Amino acid sequence: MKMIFRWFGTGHDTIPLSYIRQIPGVEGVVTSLLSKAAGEVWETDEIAGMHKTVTDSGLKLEVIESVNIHEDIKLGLPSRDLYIENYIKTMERLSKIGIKVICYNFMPVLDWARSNLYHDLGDGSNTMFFNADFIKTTTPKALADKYAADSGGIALPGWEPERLKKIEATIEQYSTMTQEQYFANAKYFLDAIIPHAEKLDIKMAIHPDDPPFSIFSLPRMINSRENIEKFLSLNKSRHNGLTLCTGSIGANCDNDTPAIIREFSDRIHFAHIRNLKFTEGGSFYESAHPTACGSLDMYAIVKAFHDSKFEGYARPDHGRMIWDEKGRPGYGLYDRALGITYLLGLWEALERNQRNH
Ligand SMILES: [Mn+2]
Repeated sequence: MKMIFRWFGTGHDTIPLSYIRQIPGVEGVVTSLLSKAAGEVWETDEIAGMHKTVTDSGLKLEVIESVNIHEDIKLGLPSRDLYIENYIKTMERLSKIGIKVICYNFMPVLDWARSNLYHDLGDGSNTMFFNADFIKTTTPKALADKYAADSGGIALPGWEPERLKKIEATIEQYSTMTQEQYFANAKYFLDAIIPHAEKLDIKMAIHPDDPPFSIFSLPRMINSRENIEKFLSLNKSRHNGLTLCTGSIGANCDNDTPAIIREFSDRIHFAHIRNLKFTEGGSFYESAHPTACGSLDMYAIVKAFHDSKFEGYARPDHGRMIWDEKGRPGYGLYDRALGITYLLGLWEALERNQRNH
């Protein structure tokens, strides 16, 4: 398991790379060019600049999260071919700086959704909260406006203002799309890019739907064992793989996350490892990483990776905001650094135990 840390890039993150380098066990960062709209080709000099900034700090850059998929690809519109061509160009350029994994998602319109970005946990810390009842009764526009008001001017990936303007119109375009058509659109994309991924040896790693159930009646694809199996069989290449996000898969309590990790381990190239705490009626908040703080069995999750001899990349995922830190919701320095230390502690114990038997 290669431990990395999500960093949003120069001008988009309050955490200096020099701080990230000081977290024990961290080998590198996973980043992106946040200024790039979905469908745009990433320029060679911008890619080189991003690479230089990270490697000059003594950290590796081998994973990108994300190269976003243009909505026309997900909708299956004729214009998708141009955006697929652009995607391949970006992949080719990223391979030149040694990128091994691209994390992306295929969620319609909305990349992720929460009802509250700064839910007060009563001990001076705050975290992101998903209120199932609130999401059922709000509108996408109201949610977008709430994020804009709450986020203090930080552009949240997936909720960029230029996308939000069209949000309701785009949701409307999905109203007649069946689940089968959605999978067919994904297959079209995969069959076009996976041969290039193989040639460039870039592992494509799709992120699960977050949350793993339908909101605003939108289709879902990476949200259960059955759907993951269906997606991976659309294109059987090992380069068509997964980002296994325990907090996304685990937000549906019917999902057995350790079992999913064991079953699909040879197709998991990137792991997002975090905990969450269920409240009532399908609501949850993002807790600190240890098992005792949330509802997921983190030992069983890490053991499933260890038993599967997982050699891919992993990162802690969303944490709380603690010790008065101000920053991007879910992506503070302190709680994620604590998360890494905890996860690597579990890993070391599993390694020792295995060697002693
Ligand atoms: Mn994740």
